[in-house]
Amino acid sequence: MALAKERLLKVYKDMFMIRRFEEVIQEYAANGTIPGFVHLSIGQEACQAGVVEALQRTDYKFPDHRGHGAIALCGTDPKLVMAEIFAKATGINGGRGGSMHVNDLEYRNMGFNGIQGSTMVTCLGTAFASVYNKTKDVTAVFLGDGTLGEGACHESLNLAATWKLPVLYCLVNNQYAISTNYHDAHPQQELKTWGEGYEIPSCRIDGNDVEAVIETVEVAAEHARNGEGPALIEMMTYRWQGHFAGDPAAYRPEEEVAAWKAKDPVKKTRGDLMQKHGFSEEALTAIEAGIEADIAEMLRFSLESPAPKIEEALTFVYADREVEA
Ligand SMILES: Cc1ncc(C[n+]2csc(CCOP(=O)(O)OP(=O)(O)O)c2C)c(N)n1
Ligand SMILES: [Mg+2]
Repeated sequence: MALAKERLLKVYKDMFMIRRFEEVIQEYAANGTIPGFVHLSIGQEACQAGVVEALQRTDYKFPDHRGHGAIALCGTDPKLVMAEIFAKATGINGGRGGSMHVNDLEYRNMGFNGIQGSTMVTCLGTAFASVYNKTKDVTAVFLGDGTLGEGACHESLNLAATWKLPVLYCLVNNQYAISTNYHDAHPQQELKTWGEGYEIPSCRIDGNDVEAVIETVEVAAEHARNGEGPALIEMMTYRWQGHFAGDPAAYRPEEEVAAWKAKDPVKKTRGDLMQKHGFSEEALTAIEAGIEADIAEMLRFSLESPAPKIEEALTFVYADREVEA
């Protein structure tokens, strides 16, 4: 079932925005303005935008280390997300978190941390809370092909399946964990079989097809909301850049990179808008120019914002009250 014209246009705008957002982050990570490690999701926009589009505002979202795009689409003002990545005091977390620790509980973006697989455990908490409190909120957790090999993932899948917790395992199979291809790290040809091993309904889809992502996640979310338990969705995609911004990624054959760039999810959606819904080149270019202006404003805000004050470095680190023994 194809998406309606207006909805496809909306997700195209989302995808175009996060593509440009990430390209700006890439540029300012390369010139040393952004501190620390940055992991980009260029090429994976359909997974990021599609999953968020299929969810409700009150659903819990656990992004991963490559999750700027999903985070910027959860409802938080994207300029506060960009400022956070630039480690500025105006960032959504006061510049204390940076690229890997952006959270906003108002929109139920539960954030990430440096430990791969950790959110596979913590996501069970919000999913259990939904069951306990009898709400219909689902929990979506992003994880990669490499992370799936963490022992904690077995525990997560096992408990979610046994207790029928409303967890959507959004497995972004971008085919590499740092420099290791997933075929060299897993015996299975298709990683969805991890879910099947725990009797979790699981599927593999084209992760560059945003319509397929939205439709699949929406169906899985509906089942989870109705108490039918978790689902695992393996989304096949590719990261265009190296593992982190600055990694030359010499471990990947050039032809492989070129073949996946030819399957650009942003271009595909743009083409669908033109071919299936009659949008003109001029109309889309005008829409893109508007988004470019938004991105320029986010960048200006991020660059001009102050860094957190050095004398406040320990604020939020220690509790400011006596704790009763
Ligand atoms: C427990 C743990 N082990 C190792 C690492 C180092 N590390 C960070 S990202 C990563 C690869 C993750 O690969 P994948 O899950 O496929 O996600 P991708 O980077 O491809 O999006 C590794 C090994 C870590 N952060 N935490
Ligand atoms: Mg990967």
